Amino acid sequence: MLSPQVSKALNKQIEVEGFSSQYYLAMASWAETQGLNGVSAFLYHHADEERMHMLKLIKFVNERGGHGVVPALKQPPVTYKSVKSVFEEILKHEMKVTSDINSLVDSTLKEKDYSTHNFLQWYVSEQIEEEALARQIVDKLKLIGDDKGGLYFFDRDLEAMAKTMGTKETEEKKK
Ligand code: OFO
Repeated sequence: MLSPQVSKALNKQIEVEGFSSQYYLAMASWAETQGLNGVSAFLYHHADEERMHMLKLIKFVNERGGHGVVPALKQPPVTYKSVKSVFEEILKHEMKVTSDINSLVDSTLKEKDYSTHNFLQWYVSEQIEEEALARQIVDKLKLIGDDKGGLYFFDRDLEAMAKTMGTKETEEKKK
């Protein structure tokens, strides 16, 4: 059974993951209107992943006798300055999410809730990957600068990446 403190902290994280999904969905939609099909495919996929992060938490809270609360929708920004600024925002956002996960892990230790602590290790590893990927993409975009041809190939790379991400997920579900 979850303590009220851990239950509250997990529900706060459900809200964070839900907002991440909305945020990336708004970025995906903006990128699509700019003709950046690869960037938008990648971001639509990322938005789905964040929804899955939220769902995983809801199910865990319910399994442990709590109540996973579906949060209200908060509107993310509608337009973005550039592709580079989108990925810079993602990196900044993911760094904040990492610190939220760390505080959450901290509260499970304070409450001596070792099973939630164990469950959260998946999120700890996921955050390392998400931050590393965002950082790698920001670095690539810095190299590209204002080169339109470079941006075209970058968009194609992200399209390919989005396809691999889809395949990886299907394989994981089969396991
Ligand atoms: Fe859920 O990892 Fe990003 O926010």
